[in-house]
Amino acid sequence: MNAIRTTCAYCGVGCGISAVPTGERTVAITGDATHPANFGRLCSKGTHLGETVGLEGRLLHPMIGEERVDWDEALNLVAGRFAQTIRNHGPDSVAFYVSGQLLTEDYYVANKLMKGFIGSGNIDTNSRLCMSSAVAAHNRAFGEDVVPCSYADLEEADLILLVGSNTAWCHPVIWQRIEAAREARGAKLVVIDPRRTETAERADLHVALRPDGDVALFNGLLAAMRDRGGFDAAYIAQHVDMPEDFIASLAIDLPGIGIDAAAFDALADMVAATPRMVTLFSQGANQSSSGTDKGNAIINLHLATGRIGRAGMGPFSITGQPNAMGGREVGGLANMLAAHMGFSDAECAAAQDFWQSPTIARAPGLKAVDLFRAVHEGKVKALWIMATNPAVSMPDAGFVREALARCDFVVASEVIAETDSARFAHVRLPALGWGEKDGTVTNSERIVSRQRALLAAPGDVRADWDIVSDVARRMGFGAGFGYRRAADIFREYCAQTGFRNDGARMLDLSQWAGISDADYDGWAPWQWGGVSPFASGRFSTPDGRARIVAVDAPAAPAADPAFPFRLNTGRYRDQWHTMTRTGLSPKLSRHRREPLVEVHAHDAARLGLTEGSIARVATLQGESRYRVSLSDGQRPGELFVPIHWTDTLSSGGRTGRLPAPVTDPVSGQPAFKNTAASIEPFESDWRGFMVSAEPVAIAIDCYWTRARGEHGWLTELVGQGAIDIDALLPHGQRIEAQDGARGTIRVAVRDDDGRLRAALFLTRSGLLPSRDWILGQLGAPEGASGSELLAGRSADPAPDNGPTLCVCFDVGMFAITRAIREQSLTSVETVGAAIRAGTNCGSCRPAISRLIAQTAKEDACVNA
Ligand SMILES: Nc1nc2c(c(=O)[nH]1)N[C@H]1C(S)=C(S)[C@@H](COP(=O)(O)OP(=O)(O)OC[C@H]3O[C@@H](n4cnc5c(=O)[nH]c(N)nc54)[C@H](O)[C@@H]3O)O[C@H]1N2
Ligand SMILES: Nc1nc2c(c(=O)[nH]1)N[C@H]1C(S)=C(S)[C@@H](COP(=O)(O)OP(=O)(O)OC[C@H]3O[C@@H](n4cnc5c(=O)[nH]c(N)nc54)[C@H](O)[C@@H]3O)O[C@H]1N2
Ligand code: SF4
Ligand SMILES: [Mo]
Repeated sequence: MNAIRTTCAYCGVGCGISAVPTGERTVAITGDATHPANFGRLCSKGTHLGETVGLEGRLLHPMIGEERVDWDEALNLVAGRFAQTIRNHGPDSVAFYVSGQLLTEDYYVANKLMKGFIGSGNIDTNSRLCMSSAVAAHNRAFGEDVVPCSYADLEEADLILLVGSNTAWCHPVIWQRIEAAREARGAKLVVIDPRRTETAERADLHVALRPDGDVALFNGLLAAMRDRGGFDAAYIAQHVDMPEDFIASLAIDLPGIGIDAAAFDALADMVAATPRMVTLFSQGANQSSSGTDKGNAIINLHLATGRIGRAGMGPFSITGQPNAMGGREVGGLANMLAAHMGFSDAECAAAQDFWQSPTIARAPGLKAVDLFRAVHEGKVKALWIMATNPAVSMPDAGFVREALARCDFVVASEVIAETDSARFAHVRLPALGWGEKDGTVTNSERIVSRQRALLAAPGDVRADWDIVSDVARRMGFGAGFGYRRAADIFREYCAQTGFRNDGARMLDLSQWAGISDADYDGWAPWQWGGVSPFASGRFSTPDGRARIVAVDAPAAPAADPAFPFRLNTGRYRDQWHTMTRTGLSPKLSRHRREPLVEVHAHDAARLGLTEGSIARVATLQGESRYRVSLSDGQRPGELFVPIHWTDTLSSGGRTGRLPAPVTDPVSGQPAFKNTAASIEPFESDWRGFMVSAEPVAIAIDCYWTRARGEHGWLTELVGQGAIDIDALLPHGQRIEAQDGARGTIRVAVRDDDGRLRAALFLTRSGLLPSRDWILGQLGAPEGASGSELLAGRSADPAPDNGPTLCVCFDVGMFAITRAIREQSLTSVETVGAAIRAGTNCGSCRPAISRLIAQTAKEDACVNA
């Protein structure tokens, strides 16, 4: 079969993929060597996409409650309830909450229906939680939401500042391009992050600032540049609008930044000495109560020094989701109308004339946090959620669940049947997923690429744009929604970007308004705005000048003795958001099997928290439980937890419960990374784990988390008091061993063929076997002996390879350290040559590099 070119399902790097279907539900994935975003590279998540295209857990039919229905019945109900609610309570009583994981065509149709035909601004997207501060900063500075850089700038820079970005884990292919460029031209890398991440470990300088110290830091850098004569007076005079007292107002406030003078001076020296500088920023900047100001502080530094619009220079906001950019472009944020237009009278008229619509939204709608508040208050009575899981991913998610539970009518368009959010839906609509859907996405550098169908649509599923259009027709808006295929929508969207544009907006795709179906199908990646949109020095403001926006550092949060820690939340390398897809991959599940709370050793000692124990983390909003990981990469007084675990996968790691619904005053983006919190030991007297062929429902109150294995599931368990083993274990032939002194119980359950179906290991004070061997015995036809199963290891054990770092070649951490020691390996390359680790997707290369350094350090100590 011929390879089909498409783009990755996951992050905003937007890597091209070359996919070959190998069966009904299987595909072979490689990087597309011709795609300009990745030139053939892929990270661990992209590489293992093939493990997630099966039908496990899929929503395959429209459902009303628990009843399977046909499309007519489901869509008549949706259209009827929305129309009725609008008739009785007005257009603002309904809302859509959509996602950067929709295609541009899906997004365009949803936006058109809400803003042009229903006539409300109430469509917001999970990009509110992700990009909206960067959007607001761009609009303030440039007059339009235009990203000024391209990935090539990272390769042409001499200095790269990463602000609040764990690039090695979250944008791994950008990271690989940065690493290659550092090697090629010796570019210096600075990481600005309160935590020492794997990204920070690889930096020339790690600036471990205090949470939300960024505005103070960039204002301080501006002051330092002023003092060193680093402002570009000619550039400012020609292209920048700068407040009169801006220069004089700048000062260096070290306590506000939270670093010492030596660290600040080291950074200021690098910045002053290196004009070719790119500042790349993501969630450590955006997800903050000062997120928009952070964006503008960064942009201010680039404008004042003229470091923008030239090769290797610029402020570069990178996007999270595969189509965060496409959503911004069509106008999927509640505060934008369409195609980079706002709500002026002229823009409203332009959109309405273009759509030939009966009405038009005249004002911005509710932003995500306000939207769910309005649902909770009963003001929004019908809500349609598409391609996002707000019951997990919104701040104060407990409140969001209450809002969903109270809402008169909730619709969810999903690919997965049982998500934490879909459980609240009255109607579930099955949508095409990655590999089935067909349309366009825009990546972080404005490249529009195609996602193409590789697999036939399973069950009754339909494209998101098709579902929305059908509902629009049933609401009586037939004329506006007669699309037959995605290309029809793309042509219309391209035409809209040019309609009454007259050069006012850089987003202008009107050259593609007449593209043929065949050319759309053959579409090659194309970048709007060009490599450097501001090369001419002209910006999208009325006078063409960029704006320096004076911003003040936020005050430090008031101390709260009940919640003395600052809680930071973020991502793991191999999991994607709420794990509805990556959680299905055994390989991706290996890197981090449980949600950890990272805490500094001094704090842990003070509070009686030990490595591997369970802790309860609480905020004013709620509490969650995590496995403790001591980390000197964590600043004292600060905690880090991952965002991925849901109620489907754990009893307590659901982080969405914790963050306060505090938002940036300009963008409305939640401040996910800085919430007052407390931490304490979770009292327990037993711990253990279970492997099972089927996922097991855990009905007792304990800590549990579940991870995917090759042939089943691994469930970790920690709790107190009695435990009803019979309730946990499936039926079958049981063998058992007990050790009263240590309070250890070991049980294995086999089926009639002798295959292992489940095994349980619990102990009060003893040791537990390693998880991998016994997990590997599930479903094995030539079963291990009973005594081996109860021991949890083979009679002839292979060396323990430790937690998997390289998921591509399945190489564990201990195996890598052994190779480093035994073969005296000193570089990531030689490790790769010796044991292959790190030679495919490259996502584990930072971890290998860290192991080399750590091993050298340990050996030096031993030898000293
Ligand atoms: N593996 C993986 N990759 C992903 C995703 C995923 O779920 N998994 N999701 C994608 C999406 S949608 C997004 S938005 C991106 C996010 O990509 P990133 O923004 O890189 O990811 P995060 O882990 O959310 O946060 C980045 C860093 O911000 C730091 N930080 C916290 N507070 C501050 C602060 O006050 N100042 C500074 N300077 N830094 C701070 C955190 O310590 C953290 O290391 O990743 C995308 N890629
Ligand atoms: N505490 C904390 N919370 C956060 C963040 C943080 O850093 N800290 N980050 C925030 C950010 S940046 C983001 S982007 C959000 C992400 O949060 P969510 O958007 O809630 O996370 P996902 O798990 O990606 O949810 C996507 C859903 O859409 C479904 N889906 C996938 N493809 C399709 C499709 O083609 N069509 C349809 N209809 N459904 C589909 C998936 O099964 C899944 O249920 O989380 C935010 N929440
Ligand atoms: S960096 Fe990884 S997750 Fe992101 S688009 Fe590329 S392959 Fe996909
Ligand atoms: Mo995101």
